[in-house]
Amino acid sequence: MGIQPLQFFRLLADNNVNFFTGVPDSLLKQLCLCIDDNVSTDMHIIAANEGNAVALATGYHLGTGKIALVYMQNSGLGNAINPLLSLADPEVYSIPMLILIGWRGEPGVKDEPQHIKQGKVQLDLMDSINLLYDIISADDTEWKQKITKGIEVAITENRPYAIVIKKGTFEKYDVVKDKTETDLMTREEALEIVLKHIPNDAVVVSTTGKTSREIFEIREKNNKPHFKDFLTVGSMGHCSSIALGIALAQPKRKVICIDGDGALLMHLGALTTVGKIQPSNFYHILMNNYVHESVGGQKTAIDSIDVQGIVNSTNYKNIIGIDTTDKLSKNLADFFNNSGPNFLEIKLKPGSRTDLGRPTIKPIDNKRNLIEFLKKK
Ligand SMILES: Cc1ncc(C[n+]2csc(CCOP(=O)(O)OP(=O)(O)O)c2C)c(N)n1
Repeated sequence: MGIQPLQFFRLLADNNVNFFTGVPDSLLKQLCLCIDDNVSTDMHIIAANEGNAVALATGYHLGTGKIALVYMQNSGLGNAINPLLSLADPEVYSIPMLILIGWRGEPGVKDEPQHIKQGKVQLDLMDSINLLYDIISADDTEWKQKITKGIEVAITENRPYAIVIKKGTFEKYDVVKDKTETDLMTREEALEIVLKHIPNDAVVVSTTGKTSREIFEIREKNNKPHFKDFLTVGSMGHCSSIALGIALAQPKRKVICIDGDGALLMHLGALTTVGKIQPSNFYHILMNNYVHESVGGQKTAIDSIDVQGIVNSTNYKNIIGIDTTDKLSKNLADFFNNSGPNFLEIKLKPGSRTDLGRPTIKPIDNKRNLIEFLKKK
């Protein structure tokens, strides 16, 4: 038996923790859904990246004197380290906050290659930055004491305090709110069409999460090779910069970046570099399902911004939005023929297959095969 998310949430509320911010993680999915269900939208902020969440929690403390809860997957600790060390640290502004960190790649627990290194160094990393922590697991009989102790230490010592959450800690949370249905296509349907139209010698750089997993499976299903695809299994938000690097190195080859809305927003600044450099062989496709679908379907901020307007202001050349399979099939050839940098937003409904697999080729082999492909003119 794991911890009931609602019990966990109530314990936080009893301890006067009412403000929540973070970037979702599959290990924290149930708690995240519970927070979303029980808190007004201005008290639960899904941040663009984990560093933003630490900064938001800092501002909340400055404005209220209270502590916030920050949550993240351990892969987001890298994004958070700068504001943890140069803002919230006791040697700088000394800001109290409680941080929940989902422990992917915990030694001895099976996980994907991109989580192994982070999981292995997780505790040493926190020790080395002097971030105090406790660890909680499903069978933990002392989890309540650990949370109250964490809150107390954060408040009395004015410092961030972390709780590392092991896999399987939370029980399922039954979402109360309705889900609205739409006629939009799924990401997998759209990817199938996109991959069919990609020019033969083009390279694909795809984003973190289920997008890359679906691309891998679509290639398998269609008996297509994987060596033209770089699956950015980790490093969320950086696939467009990887693609830009290839595009600059190989100006004659078309480079197709397949991004996600959460990932695009996480490092939105990358667009400005593309816009400034103007690589004519750069094709940026946003799979916009409006949520962090890969880790539980929590909303991103994309529905409240004009994403094409933002891209336009960074000087991409051709920018289009598409919301049906017909239009997608009709427009892709032109999209890839026009000189870039070009941007295509595909509007999608959230959702994916429950039996979606994971890439069976190791990242290191993916890299080697891609390099061989890129060597060919
Ligand atoms: C720095 C970092 N933070 C969080 C995660 C966990 N994570 C993996 S995929 C994902 C969601 C990505 O959302 P989006 O780009 O919208 O793609 P979708 O899952 O909806 O296809 C998240 C938050 C991560 N891998 N790296």
